[in-house]
Amino acid sequence: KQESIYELMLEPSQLLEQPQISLMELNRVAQNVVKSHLETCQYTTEELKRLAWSLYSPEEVRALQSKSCEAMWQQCSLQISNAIQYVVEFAKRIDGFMELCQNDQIILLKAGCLEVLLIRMIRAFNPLNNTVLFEGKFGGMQMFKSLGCDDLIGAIFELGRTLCRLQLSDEELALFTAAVLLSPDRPWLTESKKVQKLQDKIYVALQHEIQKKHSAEDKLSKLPLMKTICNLHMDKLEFFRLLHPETAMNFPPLYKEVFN
Ligand code: CLR
Repeated sequence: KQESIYELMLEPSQLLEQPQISLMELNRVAQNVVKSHLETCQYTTEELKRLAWSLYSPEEVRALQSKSCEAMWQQCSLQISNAIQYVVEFAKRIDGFMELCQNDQIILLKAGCLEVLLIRMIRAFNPLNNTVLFEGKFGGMQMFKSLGCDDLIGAIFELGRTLCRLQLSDEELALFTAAVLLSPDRPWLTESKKVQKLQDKIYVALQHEIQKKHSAEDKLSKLPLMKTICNLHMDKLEFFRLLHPETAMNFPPLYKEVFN
């Protein structure tokens, strides 16, 4: 499957910094990771767009705020452990993860699942009004007041805003979270070389994805200027033909074929 016409315009050497990974393998890695992400991301992009309109009312926020600290922690930890189940499923579907020894699988998930969750949060975060999805509706950080961790919540919301500014696509998000999960520097890993190899491939695929996006944008942004130049060239040619018809008649055939 061809992702973008701009892929055709780039030399393979421009796409790959590490030439030992073939373009075919790169696409296979990216496809597997993106598919795994989409299958395990808990909410589809459409669902989240629809949900962004259902906000907690001030009364509902007040009700959450007047809960006991224990009850609110209970509720939050339940939501988080639900979401972690999806991260575990994501990891299991990444090619190579299940081939690691079980000890390392567990280490990687324990060390990485909250990080992945916080990156995944941007899909369920609305930077326009600073709200996040919590139990089916969107609300601001005041929802979590009864937890008594304003500094932590403040940091999480700030991270949400910062990451949203990057405007990551689902493809980039998938590869980014997979790379975080497959961090070879987690303590106590027994086969960190194997993890490193998996992460390397994912990084190259992510680089490729980012380059694809930017080269497409950069080139497309030049199109209006090119159109202006083409039109101007046609105007000048027409004018020249009026002044010097014989010379214009003897222009090279290909030039005449393209521009007459
Ligand atoms: C992250 C993306 C997942 C779905 C999901 C489920 C639970 C949400 C979490 C997201 C974002 C952060 C969240 C959490 C429930 C509670 C937590 C809103 C949207 C807030 C920040 C409170 C943290 C409390 C700490 C004391 C643990 O696909």
